[in-house]
Amino acid sequence: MDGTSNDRELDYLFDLQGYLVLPGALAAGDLAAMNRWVDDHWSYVQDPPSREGPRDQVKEGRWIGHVELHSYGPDDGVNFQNIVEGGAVFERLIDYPAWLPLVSRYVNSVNRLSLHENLLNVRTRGGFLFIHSGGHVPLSYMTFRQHNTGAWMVGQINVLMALNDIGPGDGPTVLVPGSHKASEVHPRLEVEGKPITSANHERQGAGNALGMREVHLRAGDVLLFTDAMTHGSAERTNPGYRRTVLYRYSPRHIRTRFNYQLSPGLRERLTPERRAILEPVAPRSPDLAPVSPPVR
Ligand SMILES: O=C(O)CCC(=O)C(=O)O
Ligand SMILES: [Fe+2]
Repeated sequence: MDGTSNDRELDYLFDLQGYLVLPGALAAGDLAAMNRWVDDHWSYVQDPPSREGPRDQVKEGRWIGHVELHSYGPDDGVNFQNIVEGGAVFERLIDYPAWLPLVSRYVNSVNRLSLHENLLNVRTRGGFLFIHSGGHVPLSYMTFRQHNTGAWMVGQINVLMALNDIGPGDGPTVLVPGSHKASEVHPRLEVEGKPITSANHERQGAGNALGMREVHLRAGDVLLFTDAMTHGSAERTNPGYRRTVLYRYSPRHIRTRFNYQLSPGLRERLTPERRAILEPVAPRSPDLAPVSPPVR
């Protein structure tokens, strides 16, 4: 996409391909601030979380304030989960003007928004993410359109931000364009004739899978894609480290993957608009002080 793309063009391409690249979406100062955060926490990259135990569980309990160290499995590098607690720049990303209007339109304003997951990932040579997702997966958040009316109803939009250049050999994200609408199951997502959601048993990257396209990004670019696409990442073969930030937006009813609670400091600082995304349904309990509903 270039700077002249209009909404009609973006909508057409997003519908067709399932993803958009937003070049230079991050302001230079914000990009620098996030890279500084990574540099300041480099010791955690070199002392990664335990690689044992079941996938998709936060098992470490190692915290940097309210940011938690995590990985999905043995191959995907270090995730700094709940990075929204990492400082002002990560708070700005919640309703960043470069993508918030797109995300709101595709999730559909009738659903409002929530941040399902937010993390910063650092991955080195040998790291990758297995192939997963696709039009066949019956997960509740893998919706894309309302069938009767054609209205947008995207259950999850991943906003993946490149903090450094991600080119060939750097372990780029890979996608099968259009696969959010696929009726056929991707051959690598079928085991003994049965469809699966992710090939995490394979211990290999998604880069060499049928139909995959590498998405190369410059530092500051953003890749926006529906989680319903068949995707993953190629293995990083170059030395050095890939740095990305990932914010996943969903309808407010889907809300959160790991249910991190707002720290008192963040709760205090959040604008009403940001709080409406991080805590779209205010907790209600006779044991809690009454909370006024967030402004919409
Ligand atoms: O790490 C990557 O490149 C892919 C991330 C991914 O699978 C996702 O954002 O859902
Ligand atoms: Fe994914």
